[in-house]
Amino acid sequence: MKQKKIVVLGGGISGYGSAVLAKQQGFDTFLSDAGTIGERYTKILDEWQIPYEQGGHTMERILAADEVIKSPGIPEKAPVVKALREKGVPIISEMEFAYRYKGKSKTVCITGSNGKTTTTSLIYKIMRDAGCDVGLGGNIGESFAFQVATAPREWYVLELSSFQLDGMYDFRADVAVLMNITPDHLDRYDYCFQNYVDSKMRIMQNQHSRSAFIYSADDEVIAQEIFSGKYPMPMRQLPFAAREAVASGAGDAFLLGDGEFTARVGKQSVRIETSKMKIQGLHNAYNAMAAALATLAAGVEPKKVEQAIYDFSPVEHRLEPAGEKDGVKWVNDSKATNVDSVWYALESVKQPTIWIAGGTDKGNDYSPLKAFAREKVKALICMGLDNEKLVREFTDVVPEVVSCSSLDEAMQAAKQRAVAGDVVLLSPACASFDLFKNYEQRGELFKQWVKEYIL
Ligand code: UMA
Ligand code: ADP
Repeated sequence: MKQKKIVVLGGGISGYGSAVLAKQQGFDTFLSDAGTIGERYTKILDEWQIPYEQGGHTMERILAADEVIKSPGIPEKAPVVKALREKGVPIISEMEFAYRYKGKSKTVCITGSNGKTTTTSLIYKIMRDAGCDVGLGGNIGESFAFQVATAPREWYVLELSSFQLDGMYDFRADVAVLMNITPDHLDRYDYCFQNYVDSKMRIMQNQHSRSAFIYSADDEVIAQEIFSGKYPMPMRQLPFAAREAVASGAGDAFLLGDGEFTARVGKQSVRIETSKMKIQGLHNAYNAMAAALATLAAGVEPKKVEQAIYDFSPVEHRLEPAGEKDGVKWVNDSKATNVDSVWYALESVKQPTIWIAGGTDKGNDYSPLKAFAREKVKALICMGLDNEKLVREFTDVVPEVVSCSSLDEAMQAAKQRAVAGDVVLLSPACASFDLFKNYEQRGELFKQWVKEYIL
């Protein structure tokens, strides 16, 4: 029989893992990358004797594939993808491919516009602390495919971006978590919000009566989709909410006004006092409720769920405390690259705030932030190459708007204005690419500056 030809597009973390799994499964495997492949990955490809190319795609060889595994960073509009679509070659994602070979292992899959990494990390911690044999993958951690090939686990906790979901067809999440849906990445979805919504809703595709679906009942977009009747819903539904309780026979979670939530799945339940958690703010209460439901659904003992939730510290660059001096708190929320995540950051601060924002604007609508800005922000420090839009939007909203074009300038401006009782919050609402390599570097430099000049 002819050996099935698999071509892997992209030689990053997603691609190298897929190539190793394809090779291990005995396929005729070839990896192609239009740019440069990192040394860490070429070494592994060589070890596994997987042929690859970099610096361009050889179309003839790629179009001869029986199936293509595409890395999530490669957009539909890339010429290589267009050519494959024209020829009708099936294109799947690493998640779909690895799913076929994961055997009896189970998955907890988390998606949403915001809160994915925090909730995924929390679920992973709860399961690991409880002694489960669990791996972390998807949008964070090690490649899922590489783990399936080399170190299989009983459970995988997978953070899924919409780009990964787009290439998933038969994949079924045993436990699916949908945090929220707000506009993001619209450039990859023909600037059509519904296309992005459809992509996120794929998280529950193929679920059956033994699967669990955890979702925010407060999120209007999700609620509308669920009640549209578009989707079969045979799975156990486990909604979480802070606004209005939505009871479900299978279980649910609800945040009470006095800062306490209960989460129940079947007969198992937990009770958490949110003020005792190390992660603060309404958004983190949502994240913790989702994580509690997911891990109870996965069969973790309630006491262990509670303990791990109280133990969990903020993930780096997500409302991460960067230090406190002379009564001023410095907070690094560099990962807040869209308006919704900043909304939750401003919601969670209790003190007068010096807010550092700006960068590459993704077509933001800042109006949802104005009420909190009016109430809490004493100065907005704009940090970007082009601050015009932010300055215009907030000039009559907050007492002072300062325009800066470097991190050092912005930090000096914040330092000059901060007095005891204030918080200086880096929560940009924008991508970082004008002044920094990525959001991680922006957050690192912020923390470094605080260490050097403040603490
Ligand atoms: N490339 C081509 N042809 C093209 C275009 C690109 O070969 O036409 C090549 C590039 O040269 C590059 C490779 O494709 O070497 C990159 O692939 P990739 O961008 O998919 O990068 P990976 O390193 O494989 O990482 C991807 C995810 N990246 C993106 O979705 C942009 C990682 O998410 C994910 O962790 C990883 O797969 C494992 O599944 C990162 C991310 O930024 C963290 N995600 C976005 C986000 O969180 O907002 C969605
Ligand atoms: P993602 O992986 O989806 O980008 P993160 O957990 O990394 O999510 O958080 C990204 C940003 O969104 C951070 O600024 C964080 O404070 C904020 N955030 C975290 N959880 C939520 C949530 N449930 N809703 C809205 N914003 C959130």
